[in-house]
Amino acid sequence: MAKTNEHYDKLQAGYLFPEIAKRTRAFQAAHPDVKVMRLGIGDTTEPLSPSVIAGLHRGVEKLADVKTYTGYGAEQGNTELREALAQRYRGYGVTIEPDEVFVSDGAKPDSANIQSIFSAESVVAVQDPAYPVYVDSNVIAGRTGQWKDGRFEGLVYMPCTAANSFIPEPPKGKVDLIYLCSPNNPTGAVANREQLAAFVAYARKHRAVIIYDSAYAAYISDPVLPRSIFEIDGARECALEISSFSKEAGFTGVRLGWSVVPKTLACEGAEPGKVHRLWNRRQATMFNGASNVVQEGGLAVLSPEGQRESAAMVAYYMANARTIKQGLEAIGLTVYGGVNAPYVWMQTPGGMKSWDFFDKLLNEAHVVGTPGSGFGPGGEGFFRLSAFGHAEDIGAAVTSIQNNLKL
Ligand code: PGU
Repeated sequence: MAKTNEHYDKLQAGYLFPEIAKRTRAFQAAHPDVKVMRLGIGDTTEPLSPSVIAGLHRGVEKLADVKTYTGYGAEQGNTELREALAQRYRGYGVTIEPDEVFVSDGAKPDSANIQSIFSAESVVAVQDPAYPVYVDSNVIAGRTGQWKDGRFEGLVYMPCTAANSFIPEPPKGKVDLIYLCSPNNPTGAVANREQLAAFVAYARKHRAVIIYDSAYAAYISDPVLPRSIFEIDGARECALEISSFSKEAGFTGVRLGWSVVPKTLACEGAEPGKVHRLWNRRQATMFNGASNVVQEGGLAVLSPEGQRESAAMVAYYMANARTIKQGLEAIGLTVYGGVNAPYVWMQTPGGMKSWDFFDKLLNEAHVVGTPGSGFGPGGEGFFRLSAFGHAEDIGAAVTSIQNNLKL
């Protein structure tokens, strides 16, 4: 008799973004003449840059010729691409060996799958609010109890509030796995060196592992802010990093990411090298590599010309972030983020519940955003607006909020 995985039953409703899409479709069906403006999901909208398009073409051309055709690729990804990524880390003053890099089809799958190499008994800590994948993947794996009073039993929530500028302190008690995301989704906060050093010190003391998501690192313009956890002394012993070409280069549909698992990383009962080995084992068994065409595109992103073009794309979205931030501040709303990150995190007016504000914003201003409570209990009373979109659409959405939202 087959039974389903009972841990799925603990999950809340649908995954956040399909749920928003569903509600938006229902609104659109009821109001067919209304133009709905979408600042909900963080999805890129601008075309790939010329050198990336050329790289992808190169990848296709190689497949057309018997002399350059390739099938299954190298286990951890295209060697040249892993070398180019290691080179990027050298630019941060960090030494990463190419064989510590694992090319993937994006940060979402890696951030969901990485938990599988750690003990089912692990106590997990997440920022609250957090990207829902960290929580849901651990719920599915059975590392939490039931959903009760707006939170999962057994999960350690690290509060991110205006009072701590949305960067938490390390947990007071002992935890095993710590998920950190900086620049942060959804709050737009960026951890500084001291804040990350406190987590590294905690992890080394407790033999915990930090799972660091740097998918938005390209959005940091302040030169003193760290772009990688490995910029912090001692992080190679206690952290791994997950990242992506999605937001840096518009690869949300193309699909390409990477993880860095240092061979020096150790944890309780695992000598240095073991975590690296297990991730290799997991990927070799359950993943057959990112597309060879797409990896050519990734190489093009990392070329000097590709980097210049990506920087222009990032600047385009960050101009949108400024439009949103300044536009909301101008009507007296309290907003955070949006400076070194493509998300603006606003406090809902009058202490409204996040989903109530979702309905209000959609009905009055025809703008879709993301309810903060979808990212955890600490997000209640907040709302996320994404800077990914065409500048004219973002401008129109902000104008509509200014003119139509009844405050
Ligand atoms: N990590 C973080 C922190 C993210 O916010 C996102 C995308 C990803 C990883 C996914 O990266 P990929 O490399 O494209 O897999 N977050 C978007 C999209 C929603 C989703 O479900 O991924 C968002 O709006 O939060």
